[in-house]
Parts: sequence; structure tokens; C-alpha cells
Amino acid sequence: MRTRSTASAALAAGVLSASLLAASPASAAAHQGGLHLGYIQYDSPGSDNRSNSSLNAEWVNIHNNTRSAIQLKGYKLKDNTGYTYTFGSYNIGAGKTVKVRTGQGTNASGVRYWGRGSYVWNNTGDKARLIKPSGTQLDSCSWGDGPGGISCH
Ligand SMILES: [Ca+2]
Repeated sequence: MRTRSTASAALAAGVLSASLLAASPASAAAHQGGLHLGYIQYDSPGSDNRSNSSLNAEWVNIHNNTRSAIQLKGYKLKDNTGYTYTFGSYNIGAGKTVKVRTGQGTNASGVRYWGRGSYVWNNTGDKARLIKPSGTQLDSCSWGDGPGGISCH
């Protein structure tokens, strides 16, 4: 009896650690399955001359990897300094991507313009956050000093 309960305890522990091991890839998959930050081109190519085209070559992709459209009104993008972009009404379809460019421009399907006159994403390292209208942080992505961009997933 004693031996049997020890054996079943060991078996239960084995099952538990197996489920813990399985939890990691499952939660990563769940994360990618949601609305999340995609590629971030934090370093606008060429010299940072603050021209509108250069500002717009700095951007963030947000990807909707769910099976439903999501209304982004009130969702926010925020950097380490506290600069914040708040979405107006924008319906992102299932499986779709919306690009938020730093400079000025005319909003269209798949692209939103922050409307800034200076860069937001630091080339020397920064952190992007995607925040729900409730204030809950949905995703974040950070990078260090270096040229180019980062694939957040
Ligand atoms: Ca930049």
C-alpha cells in the first residue's frame, strides 16, 4: 500500500512536470495568437534628418493573429519616454496587419500616421508597448542599441 501510494505520487509528479514542460510552448503560441506587436523599424534608414519621409520610414506593425476583427479605438502605443499614440476608430481584420508610421500622412487601410514632427523610437534602445483601452498592457517589445529594426515575434 505504502509502495503503491509512493509510486502513484511519483507518477503524479511526472505528469505534473510533463504538463509544466508543455505549458511553455502553449503560452508562447497563445501570445502569438493574439493581437501583438510585429516588426518595428525603429531606425529610419538613412540619416535622421527629420523630413516627413524619414519620419514615416520609422514604423511599428501591429498584427491581429486572432480569428476575429478587432476594433482598435482607444488602443495605445507607448515608448519609454511616455510618448503615446492612441488609435482612432480602426477595424483590423482577422490575420491583418496595421502599420503605424511616425510622421504625418493620410490614414488609409493598413496604415495609420502618428503625426509627429520628430522620431519616437530610439535607435539606441527603447521599448514599445501595446496597451488596451482599459490600460492593460497587451504586449511589449524592447531592443538595444543598433541599426535597423526588430521582429518582436
Ligand atoms: Ca528612430
